Amino acid sequence: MNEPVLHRVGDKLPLLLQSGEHDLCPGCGEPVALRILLETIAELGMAASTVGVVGIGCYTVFSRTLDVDLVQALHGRAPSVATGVKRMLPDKTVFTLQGDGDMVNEGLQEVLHTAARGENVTCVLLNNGVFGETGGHMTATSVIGQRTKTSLEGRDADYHGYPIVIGDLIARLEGAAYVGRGSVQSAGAVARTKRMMRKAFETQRAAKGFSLVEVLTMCPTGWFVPTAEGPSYMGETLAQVHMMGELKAR
Ligand SMILES: Cc1ncc(C[n+]2csc(CCOP(=O)(O)OP(=O)(O)O)c2C)c(N)n1
Ligand code: SF4
Ligand SMILES: [Mg+2]
Repeated sequence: MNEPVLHRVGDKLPLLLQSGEHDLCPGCGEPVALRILLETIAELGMAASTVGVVGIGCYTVFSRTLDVDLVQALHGRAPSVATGVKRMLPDKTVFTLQGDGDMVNEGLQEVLHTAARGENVTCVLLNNGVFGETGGHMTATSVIGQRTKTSLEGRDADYHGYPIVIGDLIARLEGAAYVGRGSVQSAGAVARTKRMMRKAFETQRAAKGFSLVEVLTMCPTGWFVPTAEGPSYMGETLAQVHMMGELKAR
């Protein structure tokens, strides 16, 4: 009898990733988000005409292994760098890859002004509600009650203020043409998020204006939860405030 053929997802590299090796934590959602981003770029046949602008966070390690032209931005500045790249090279498809600390703390003004100006670029936000790379500190998107390294008793509205629900904020701006918020907590969520990425890039290719895809990603290390509990913890916390769905499509 033939042995069943077992496939591990790690053996199936997306076309635009040169190595499956990385040092992100087990259960991290960022590699999944990156995979569907790369698959989308490949499926749209635009690998050679795409420029990515990468922020600073755990996902930045992938800069070494992506087979796409990349520019490394300073923390939070990716939307402004992307603006410059797109204005100089309007035929390129330009995206940013940023975390919530990068986009919503360090660089909030960058993304808001880029969206308000209606720059024809696509921002991809990996939102895990913590500064993952530097140890799991609270960010502007951490939700009330969320334990982080700097809010061990849970985020307290009286003391820390309320989270910024960035996708909704950007959707209110006239210059934003497409805003979607998905996650990678389940196979269905991954499929829906991938469709959002395709729509965002199609929005840019139709020159309709700014697009944002926010992806809620698991960070079991920063959340102090067992690896396997990452998806359910996300569903009970971040996903209750940063509600998934298409927030704007023009
Ligand atoms: C100007 C500046 N401030 C702070 C840092 C330190 N720093 C590097 S990564 C990081 C956390 C990034 O968090 P986030 O953007 O949420 O990405 P994640 O690691 O969670 O994916 C910080 C604060 C830096 N590199 N530059
Ligand atoms: S700290 Fe969090 S975001 Fe960073 S690699 Fe680990 S699980 Fe992923
Ligand atoms: Mg983060």
